[in-house]
Amino acid sequence: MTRGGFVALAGRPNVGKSTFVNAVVGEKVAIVSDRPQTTRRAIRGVHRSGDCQIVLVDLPGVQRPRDALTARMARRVQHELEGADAALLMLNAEQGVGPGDRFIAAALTSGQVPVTIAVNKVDRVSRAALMAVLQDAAELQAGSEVFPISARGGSGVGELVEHLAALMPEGPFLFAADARSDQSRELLLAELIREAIIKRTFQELPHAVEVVVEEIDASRGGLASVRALIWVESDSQKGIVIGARGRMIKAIGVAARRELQRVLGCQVHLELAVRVRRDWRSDEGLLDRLGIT
Ligand SMILES: Nc1nc2c(ncn2[C@@H]2O[C@H](COP(=O)(O)OP(=O)(O)OP(=O)(O)O)[C@@H](O)[C@H]2O)c(=O)[nH]1
Ligand SMILES: [Mg+2]
Repeated sequence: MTRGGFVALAGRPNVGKSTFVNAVVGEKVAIVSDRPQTTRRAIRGVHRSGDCQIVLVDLPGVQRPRDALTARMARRVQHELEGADAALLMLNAEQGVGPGDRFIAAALTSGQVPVTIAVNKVDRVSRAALMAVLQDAAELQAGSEVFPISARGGSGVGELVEHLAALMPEGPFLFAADARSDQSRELLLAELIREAIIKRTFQELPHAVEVVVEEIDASRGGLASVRALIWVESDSQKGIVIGARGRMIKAIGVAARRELQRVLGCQVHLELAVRVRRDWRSDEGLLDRLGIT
């Protein structure tokens, strides 16, 4: 008898949810950055061990909504948590347990889904500090287990995955046996380009950028052509993304192309254009079309 189910990841922004999903899937399905609110959509990453398939649902970090975009992200988190077979609450060992974590923990305990806690980034703290955080984490949820892990380094990840696997219900696999993610190729490539931009920009700009892949043409052997639009919200942001003498957009292109070539397994010709779309973050119709639902 096979088993399979969904594990939804809840936690504040930047605690390492996407890093964990990539580590467990064994492939980069979600982009990662040190800026909060990197993840905007639910991304399902598939892990299989023997007769058990775990579908990890990577989610946006939980934060107070500021506009239509962040309101949709918050709604998505709630929706995915309700439909999951288990919830994984991720904490940041370096920051300890704060009011934001308590808020999320309280919301999770009021639901029907079993909760497991992961304390991530243990590589960043002393043993004594870790003991204190583990104690605080245990006090969040009576009855749930707490796993210290390093999503980046890998320590503790195997034990946590084994624990999650044991929570999965009996039933058929939910994804094809060799599937890694439910994300379209266009979206994955757009996200990798956005990651290259986030890593090179500051303050509000990472939040104001969206990337849309308009075309992937892989018809010529050994070379794929990818055409993408970078949206920003103002002319000054456009100026920053392009940079003096186009230096910034060139650096973004070089970094993104490397990632795209890795995913597509061939040489990539990448064409990037920057467009101003004022207030795209408040445009409900546009957010629908972007798949941010
Ligand atoms: N030192 C250390 N850094 C980590 C670890 N896991 C994640 N990080 C870093 O933490 C930062 C945030 O990681 P993400 O995986 O993007 O965090 P997230 O929770 O998905 O963030 P949002 O999508 O914004 O909610 C990145 O710079 C990661 O490299 C870890 O185990 N140790
Ligand atoms: Mg993320």
